[in-house]
Amino acid sequence: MKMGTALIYDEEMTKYKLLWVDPVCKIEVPERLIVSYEALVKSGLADRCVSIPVREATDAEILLAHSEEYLEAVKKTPFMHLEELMTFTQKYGDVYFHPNIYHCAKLAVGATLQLVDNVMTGKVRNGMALVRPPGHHSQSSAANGFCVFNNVAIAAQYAKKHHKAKRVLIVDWDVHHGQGVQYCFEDDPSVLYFSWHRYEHQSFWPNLKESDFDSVGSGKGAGFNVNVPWNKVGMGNSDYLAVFFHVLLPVAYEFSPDLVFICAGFDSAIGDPEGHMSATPDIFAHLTHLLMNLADGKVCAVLEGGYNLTSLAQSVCQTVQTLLGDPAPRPAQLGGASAPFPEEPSSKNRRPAQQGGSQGPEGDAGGDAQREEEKVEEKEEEEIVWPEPLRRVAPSLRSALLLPDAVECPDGCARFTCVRACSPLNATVLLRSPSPPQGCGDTAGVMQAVLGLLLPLGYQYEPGLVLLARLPGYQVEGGLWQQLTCLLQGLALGHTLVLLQVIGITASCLLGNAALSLGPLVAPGPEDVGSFERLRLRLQTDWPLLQTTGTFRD
Ligand code: X5A
Ligand code: ZN
Repeated sequence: MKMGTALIYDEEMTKYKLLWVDPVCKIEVPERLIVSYEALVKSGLADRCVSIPVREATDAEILLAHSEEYLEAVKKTPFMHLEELMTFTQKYGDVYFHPNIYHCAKLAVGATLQLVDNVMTGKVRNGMALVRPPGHHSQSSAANGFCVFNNVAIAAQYAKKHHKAKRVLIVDWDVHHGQGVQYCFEDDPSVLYFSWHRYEHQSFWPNLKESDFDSVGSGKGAGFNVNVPWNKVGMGNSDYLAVFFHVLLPVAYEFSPDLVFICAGFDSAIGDPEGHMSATPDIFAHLTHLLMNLADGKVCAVLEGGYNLTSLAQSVCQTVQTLLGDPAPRPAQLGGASAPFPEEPSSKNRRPAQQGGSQGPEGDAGGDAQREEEKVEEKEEEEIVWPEPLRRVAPSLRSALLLPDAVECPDGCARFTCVRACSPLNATVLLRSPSPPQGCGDTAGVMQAVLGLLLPLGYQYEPGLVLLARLPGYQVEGGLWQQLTCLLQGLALGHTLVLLQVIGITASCLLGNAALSLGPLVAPGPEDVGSFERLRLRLQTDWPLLQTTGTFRD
């Protein structure tokens, strides 16, 4: 099996823009895609990806998530004049049309489907589609929130239909609620939709009651919709990680998807004029890493929002570099939530000046008062600075093994007599002779402890080295061991030292392959749950990332 990372992009999707004055829509600019792609090229990441051409989605594919009436209506937009486009636009919320947007929307869906095809057939391990228009707000019969067709919702249906995916996980880390995705899979237990979003007790767009935490799905789909509404702005790296450790990942591992989509909106990153959050671009390396051992590594990231061009480009690079398998950077800013940055801000991250301004016929929409307001807002945004993410290096040597003479070296590993001389990313020391395998029982209970205790502790502690020992008498089951080995490589820049008696399944994880899926998990036993919870309660005062219900900041 070939194991690369797909990158799907076409310049054509930069070829539409807002043609009139609309303060709500002016942030959705072609430059979003241009700067994202250029950053990938400049950093050398684009070259390391398998580049796959886009295609137009067919009518039948679009109809997987949209009504015929709506598709027929959108089909007419390429022939509309400015006035007609403006009138058509007014039927929907916070969106604009352009004579070329229908073409781009078909390419955005098609790009996403190309990604699914390549991931599901094993031509690549994972990948990212850089698309415009975004998708997660669009609904069966409505454009909404800059979205025309629901790229990810269509792709999830397509994966079920054409690739026999039984369970699909959609992780929406965009700062807005992807209500279009929620509506599409409301009563469908085969698609688990997770979204966190700025909410502020329904005062933030799209101002929906159904974006709250109590919308969990309906009928057979009850329990398969997970909303995490943020009731204040300024959420930071530790808030995002805590939600992953304590909410998303336990649910995702229990669900055991065959395929993972990321609605990869980066308006949840610092500096974004919509999100007003504080999480830094490097957090996306960790969020990506934490999803990469689900579904045997089949992760499809699809661009949604992201309106600060600097923060957007940096975040896209962090995501793609992690998909490529490079070790994640040291997780930073985990002290407490929403704290101001202690570091000297770098001036490199000043938000670029607003591009061009609005084009086309300038009716006096808004007047002076509004313009003044915009000026104030822009000024506030400009002052937000953050340290540029450190350059991440791909290790020249990933895995070194210290083996007893009689043991054969596994495929893909190089045998070295002296570890010190070659400074590998990680190392394995094989001890004595193999012992017979022994299970330690409850997979679900161990996973709960790994996600809910071990990872939060590890992230907060920030070790310089992870030492893993798989010793006789205390053997965890193989799949679990792989998950543990893979997940812990998010720490200490991936520096891992493993002590083993059998090399078998571990080498693959150290070489950067995904851990095998554990299959759907059942509930852990009440004793495990009890002791887990007692331990968590004892530790949480010293380790903020362990805080969950009751003590979690509201
Ligand atoms: C894809 C996305 C945001 C729409 C905001 C409208 N849409 N106020 O981020
Ligand atoms: Zn968004």
